[in-house]
Amino acid sequence: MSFSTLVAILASALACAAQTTVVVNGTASHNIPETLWGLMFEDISHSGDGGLYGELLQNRAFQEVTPGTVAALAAWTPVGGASIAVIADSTPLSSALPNALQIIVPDGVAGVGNMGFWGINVNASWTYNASFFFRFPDTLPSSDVTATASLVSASGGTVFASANVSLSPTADWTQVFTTLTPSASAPDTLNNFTVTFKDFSGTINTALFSLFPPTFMGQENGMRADIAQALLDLGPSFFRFPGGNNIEGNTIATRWQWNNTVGPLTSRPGREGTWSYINTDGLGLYEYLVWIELMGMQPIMAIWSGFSLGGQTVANSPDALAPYIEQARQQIEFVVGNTSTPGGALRASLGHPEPFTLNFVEVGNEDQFAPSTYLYRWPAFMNALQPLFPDIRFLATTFIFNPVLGPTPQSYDSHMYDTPDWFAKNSIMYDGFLRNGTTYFEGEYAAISVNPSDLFGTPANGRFTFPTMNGSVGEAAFMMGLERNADIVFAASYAPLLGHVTQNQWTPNLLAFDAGAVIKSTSYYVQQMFSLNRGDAYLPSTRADPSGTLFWSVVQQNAPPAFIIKLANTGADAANVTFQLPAAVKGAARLVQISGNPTDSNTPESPDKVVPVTSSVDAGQDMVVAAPGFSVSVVTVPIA
Ligand code: LXE
Repeated sequence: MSFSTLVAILASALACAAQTTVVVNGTASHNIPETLWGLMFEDISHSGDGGLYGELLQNRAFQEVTPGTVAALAAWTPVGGASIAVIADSTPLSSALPNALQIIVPDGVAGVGNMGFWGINVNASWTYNASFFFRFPDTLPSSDVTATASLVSASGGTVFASANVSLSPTADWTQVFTTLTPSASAPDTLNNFTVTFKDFSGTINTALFSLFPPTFMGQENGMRADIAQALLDLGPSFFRFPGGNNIEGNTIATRWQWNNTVGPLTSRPGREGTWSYINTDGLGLYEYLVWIELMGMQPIMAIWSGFSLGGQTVANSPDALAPYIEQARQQIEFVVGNTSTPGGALRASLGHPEPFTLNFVEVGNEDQFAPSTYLYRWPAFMNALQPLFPDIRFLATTFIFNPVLGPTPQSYDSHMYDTPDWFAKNSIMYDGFLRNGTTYFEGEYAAISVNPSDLFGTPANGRFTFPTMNGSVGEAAFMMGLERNADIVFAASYAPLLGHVTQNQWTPNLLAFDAGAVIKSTSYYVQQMFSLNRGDAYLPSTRADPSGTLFWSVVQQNAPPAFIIKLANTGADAANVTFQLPAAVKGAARLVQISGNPTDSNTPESPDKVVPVTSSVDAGQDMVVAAPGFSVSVVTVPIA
């Protein structure tokens, strides 16, 4: 062995054995707020329509499309020689839904098919609820017409389920319902929903189709079960909604408006969303709130603040701002007003007389992009709304303290999209903040590229497609700092939450999905490891070097009593870290650890490439945690 080889071996042995000692203080500095870890949601990358929202049909009600165009027929195809077109019906189904799908049926079996959101999951253990509206606009048929609703393979070769419904000969809009129970599950999601007519030739107008699988916890007009379950498995405390840029609208007219999202589906016009597709608003304010409650979360609800993403801003005058402030007031009243108020009465009529929990309202989204007008919009909204809702904490959405707003915000929502390295280095970000009562919501954050020049690019421009292991470890390092500063950081959420694998306006996303699968990213697992092991009180410990590669946080859990150690290693070299715990421990500690190569991602092709592994390790008051390169570890050490 040459001398240089010997030196290399010794050096690597030293690197492997690199020892760091962390002294953990037995006196807690602050409690962990119960809101700390949660979810940020908006309809982006079909995370709502086609994602969390359970509806399986795309373009189900021809909302906001231009009649007569090919685009208006998106997701629909004729079946068996029918001709189809979207028309502005002379007798609209409702003022909100003026468009109809007109089907001209020739002799034989013909009708229309819908491809779903790039596929339909046909599952033999589910019963689907299908419905649509119809009317015969011309000559009425002499007797009932049989319509057959089916779930079929895209080639049409396999019929998985079908059911007949009778259509009475009427020129008035009539809704029909049926259920579909597949005799077998489909091998893939390349399936269509079809409605065909037989023994009828002529014209039939149809509107507002719907196809629902069983929803999460049976919620009416509710959520897709596997996606909601994946979110529940994160143990989230809050749900920020409905945006994000998507509340803003590209114009003032296309902003998100709560009142267009509640009540019967026939009264919801839908809107041109901010993210380049039409939102059905089937996932409306009431559906959000009921689901948030089912999930055991609390809302962080945004109101529109007078600024649209396209640059239109409401002018600085009381008259100009008043209608928007009033609409926001009504939105809050719908959530928390008692049943003697119009909003509370409307909520009660929908099935929820009790007010929903609402502790946090966010005034806009990313108003740092219109700071000069936020200077008058913020006080206008605050001065009107805070006195009416004194128990609600209103959050400002600019850069922190920039611009300087009056009245002084009690809380800010700030957003961080950056490199893994930035997140590690900035884990100390909140350490120096004044403790003056102001609290902070890290409402959006994610490591999105290793290259700073890609940060504002499109997904094709060097951004991660899916979260990568080095990104997730960087986020974990940052989250150590959030726990350390949880006396002032009351909430934090990765963003965006969900993205369809082929329909992204933004990457990476915490969860990817398509019509059949949900793919949990490395960052999902990191979020889960923090959220499920959040503990009750923060125990100060030796400071990590922010320019180093090891980051940690230690909390105490009340029941069962335990120390919970979190450790992130953002470097390639393995390290051992000894935590000198402040009290005697006993028995076995539980280690949950995720590690991988820095560029590893969980993808549709290999969804379980990197997953956390749980094991049992000996507990010691000097607790040694072995951290592989690019790893996050959570060690739960029982207190004696
Ligand atoms: C900031 C905004 O609030 C989100 O809608 C976007 C995607 O997460 C991000 N640019």
